[in-house]
Amino acid sequence: MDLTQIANPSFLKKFNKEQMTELAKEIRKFLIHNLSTTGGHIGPNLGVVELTIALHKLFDSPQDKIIWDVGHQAYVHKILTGRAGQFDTLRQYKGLCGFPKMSESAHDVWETGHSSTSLSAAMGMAAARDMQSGSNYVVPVIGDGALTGGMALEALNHIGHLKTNMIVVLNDNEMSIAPNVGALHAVLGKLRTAGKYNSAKDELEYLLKRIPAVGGKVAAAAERVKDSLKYLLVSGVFFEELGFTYLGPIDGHDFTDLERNIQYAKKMDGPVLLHVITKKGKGFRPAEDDKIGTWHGTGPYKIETGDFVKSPTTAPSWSGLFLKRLGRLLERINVWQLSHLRCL
Ligand SMILES: Cc1ncc(C[n+]2csc(CCOP(=O)(O)OP(=O)(O)O)c2C)c(N)n1
Repeated sequence: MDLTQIANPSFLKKFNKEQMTELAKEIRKFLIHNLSTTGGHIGPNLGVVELTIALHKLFDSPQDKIIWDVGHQAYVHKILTGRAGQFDTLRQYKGLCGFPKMSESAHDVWETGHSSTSLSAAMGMAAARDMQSGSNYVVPVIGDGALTGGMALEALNHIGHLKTNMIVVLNDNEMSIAPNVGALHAVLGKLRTAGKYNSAKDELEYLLKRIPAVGGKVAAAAERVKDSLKYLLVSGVFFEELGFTYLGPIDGHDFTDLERNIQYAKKMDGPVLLHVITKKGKGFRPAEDDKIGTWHGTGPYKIETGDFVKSPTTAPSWSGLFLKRLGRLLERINVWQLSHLRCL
């Protein structure tokens, strides 16, 4: 398939699992090849290939709002929404933006760069939808790194309180730029290893339904067993306690698992959290093996060896200039000012 011929994601509606698997392979090849000359956020994008295909197959963008947090993982989304032909201009003046950009496409419904804004944006879009009695889906996609940002936690608090209809996709690759840390990371770790709470719950419900009903007491007891089961199976049902229906963990590279859970989420009322497990750098050995975030975003590289190619440009970098200027300003600060600063 010539990816540059894609105009919009509607062709995916008829794609079967084999065709999607083939498409995922081609997108990975395209990304690895193109980014080797332009540089770019290769690790995050290789990790969301299947997830992005599944989202664009099962939702109707741009009526349904897919909101990419941080936005550096939106390359696959850009390919599926008609921008593959512009990838050779990435990271160049007036070239394809490396983040969602509303002026580029109607499918880019939110502009990002800074992390942790997607849930708040989703809350606003869902509130606007509800005020207009709309029925579109709102689907923020947030990474486990971005989820630790204060603004994201504030939005979780708000969404869980209002029980707003939306499907939050948590793209958990265990990495921020470097490996993720913190208490929330530990909670996600427990959920990842706890197994499929929902399928276990469904099985228990099935068994309970087969017990002949002996009146309300048995039914009430069964409900209590079901409720306590989640505590047995998942230590600390963090998201459920916040008011979300938690679905997961879901294999983010398995179309069947993704499709089953997304379809299930679409039928539910209230906020749903899909906990999708992905592998950063999937399909490119140096990026997959990366343990410290070297392949989060890179300059040009050699595909065969994974060695970075030194940029031929002699122009100073923005961050280099910033550091130089900051250094000069600091040199001007005298000792009195420094001790005064320490008191603040
Ligand atoms: C407010 C803010 N803080 C820090 C950053 C720097 N930053 C860019 S990407 C990123 C990590 C995001 O990790 P995650 O959301 O898990 O996405 P992944 O790259 O792993 O897919 C960070 C911290 C930022 N863009 N915005």
